[in-house]
Amino acid sequence: MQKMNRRHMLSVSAAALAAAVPATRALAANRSLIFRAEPSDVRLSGVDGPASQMMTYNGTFPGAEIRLQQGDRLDARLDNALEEGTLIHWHGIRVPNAMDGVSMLTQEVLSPRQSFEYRFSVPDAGTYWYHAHYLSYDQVARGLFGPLIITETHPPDVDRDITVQLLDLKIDASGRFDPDTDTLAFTTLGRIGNVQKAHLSDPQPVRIGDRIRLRLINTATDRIVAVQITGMNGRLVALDGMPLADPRVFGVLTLGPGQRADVIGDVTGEIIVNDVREDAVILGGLSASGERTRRKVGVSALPSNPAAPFGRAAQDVELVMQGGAGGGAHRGFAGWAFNDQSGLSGQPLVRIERDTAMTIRLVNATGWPHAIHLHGQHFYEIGTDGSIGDYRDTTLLEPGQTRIIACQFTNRGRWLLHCHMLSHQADGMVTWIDVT
Ligand SMILES: [Cu+2]
Repeated sequence: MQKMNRRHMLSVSAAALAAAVPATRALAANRSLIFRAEPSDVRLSGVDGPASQMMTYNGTFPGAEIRLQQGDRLDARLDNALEEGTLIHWHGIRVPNAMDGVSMLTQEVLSPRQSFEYRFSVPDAGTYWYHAHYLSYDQVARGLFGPLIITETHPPDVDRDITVQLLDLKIDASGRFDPDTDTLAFTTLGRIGNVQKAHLSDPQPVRIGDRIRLRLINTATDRIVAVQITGMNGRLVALDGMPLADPRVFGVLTLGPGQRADVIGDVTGEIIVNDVREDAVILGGLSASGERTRRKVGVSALPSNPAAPFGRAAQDVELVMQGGAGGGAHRGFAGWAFNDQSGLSGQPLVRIERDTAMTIRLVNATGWPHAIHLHGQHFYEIGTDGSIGDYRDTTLLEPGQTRIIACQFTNRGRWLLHCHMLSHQADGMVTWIDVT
């Protein structure tokens, strides 16, 4: 289990602050990128308050958007200027296992003042993100994350392409970021903030009639958001980076932590992004000014990504989520367990040969929701009638829910399978699959 007591306050020297280099908004392809993980004083936009002590990549919160084209190589050096270990995970990207950034499983944690080179190509177009994967419930909350956008070789015809990061910030009475995670959070809903925001990569006003693409990323450590967007007739075109064969009318879409969605549509008025999961909360938006002739053609499907042929499942595995507040007993040592096991064990959940398929029956036997994320490959959600559903890397299960997922394992290595509600992961909800 990872440490979860309140950490000491970070001491940030004036010199360290002066050295913080502002990063460009979008970093281009095929250039060597540097991610300097460092303590930074950041004034949080939209929050009335003094600067907060955060952790950033190159001084910006959230981290700079990385934009590559499908098939490009990412070449990035992580410099650890923190006073603790860190690693980067490239969420949703089919990377070689050694590039996956998972401590104890794929690489040693990077100590302070060490550097590590991440190098891989990006086979799938879509909306992805990168984030710290060490003490992630804390490091992601403090700002170590950013969008990773892989553009199509032939991108769809849109006037604007805007990344919308859904933020959930915990702010204290003085208006500063509150780093404390209260102990009860780990076994309930997780670390839930009190300021929710939609952080837009391009806040310029839109014109009525513009066709826009919104790339939604739920970057919250634990909060589930039900996104509703007014001011456009949106079509859902991708989930977790992967194009849908048939675009769907975008009504309300629930996104668990780590999940993404791409929406394309024509602007009909001011764009407002809301969270309607509980009381409706306005997260942000874009004002509308001016007008253009609307396109006569509707929104079509995005070009598909190369998908592995799906064979007959060679194995069926069950993964039972246990524990949490009010939950039944289990044999794990922490607040949560998978199949009576808490935390990362030396033994995988299952071993499977490469290029074979497996179904996993996910059983949420707890009173809390969970967003289960598989590293290294996407999986299909299987409907209750056995139909093959969406192709995702993270699947959300409400309390008491069961869902079968099916995966063709094409990527050799040790792949983490965990709850992406990062407070749950920190308190035991993690296992791994060995693809040989
Ligand atoms: Cu969970």
